[in-house]
Amino acid sequence: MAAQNLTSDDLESILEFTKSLAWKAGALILEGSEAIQAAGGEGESNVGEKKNSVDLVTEYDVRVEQLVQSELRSKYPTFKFIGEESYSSGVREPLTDEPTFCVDPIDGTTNFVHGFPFACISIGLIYQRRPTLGVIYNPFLDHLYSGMKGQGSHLTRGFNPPRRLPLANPKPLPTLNQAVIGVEWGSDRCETTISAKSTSFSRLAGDPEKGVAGGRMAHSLRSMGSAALNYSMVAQGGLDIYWEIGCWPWDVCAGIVIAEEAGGLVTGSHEAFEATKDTDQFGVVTEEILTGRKYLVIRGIGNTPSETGREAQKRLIEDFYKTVIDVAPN
Ligand code: LIP
Repeated sequence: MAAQNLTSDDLESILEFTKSLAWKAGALILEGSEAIQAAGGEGESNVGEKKNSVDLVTEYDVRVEQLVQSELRSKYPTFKFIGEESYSSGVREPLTDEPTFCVDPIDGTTNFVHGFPFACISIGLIYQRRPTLGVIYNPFLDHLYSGMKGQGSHLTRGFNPPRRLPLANPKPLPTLNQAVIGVEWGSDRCETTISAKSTSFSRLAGDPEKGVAGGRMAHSLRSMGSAALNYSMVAQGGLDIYWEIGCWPWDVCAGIVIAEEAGGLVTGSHEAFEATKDTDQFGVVTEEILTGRKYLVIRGIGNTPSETGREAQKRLIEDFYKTVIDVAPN
């Protein structure tokens, strides 16, 4: 059977529907946060563990996914659905050419459990195997990010009109030394991963003149605790680069579209970058990159007389990947 065709009008109306659904899901996330914080220590009983004691899930992750899945299924019954919580409980749909929603009901579950107000719902749409549309909503700040392939991306704060991303004209970024970089500890805490990450973070932040071999002394590192919000912040222009190994397509699908539409460039592992950097596939988020669990996104960079923004993105990724250590995602 031939795959469904979506017109730009279809995509426009999916985007509007998805935005209203994100606002609705956001209300449930806030209700859940109130309940968990009000329950104090007893709230711990609502918090479960997945692969280990730092990989958390709450009843609200499941409830938000059920809400979003049932609304998407009744509006778009022929579309496929990949969701973090249904995937964890064993429902694993392979990627096809069909339109497929890719949803993280609560991205930043650790923040959600701890009352750190950086958690969001992330709803992406994969169409013809490429991230095509995305909505990310942080209900604690009432920030809604949205993007659609070829149509730009926007931030809507409260009742204010949407603002096109990035929020300011992209500045040049001469070296990693001037960058604010998003990184995450993730939930894989085995020795190989944690020491590779620690060494990478230390090289990114450390002063080479004060004993840190290979140090880039970036302006700083940030860990927001949500891949989707890291992507949104790159799109906005507040983060220059975000790199993570170990997250999943639902953590990044919506963010990829939002960041790309703001001029950002997304690549996968060291290997994927090397294989594509000098080809017309550079910056194309293929199925392999989307599902590869290794992601790097860099913001749009302004042209200078000596270098285009795209050349600068490539040069900085090259430098970044010489600095950090690749590990297998667990
Ligand atoms: C989390 C990410 C976070 C990452 C974690 C995890 P969750 O998603 O967004 O950035 O470090 O490994 O994947 O579990 O909160 O939906």
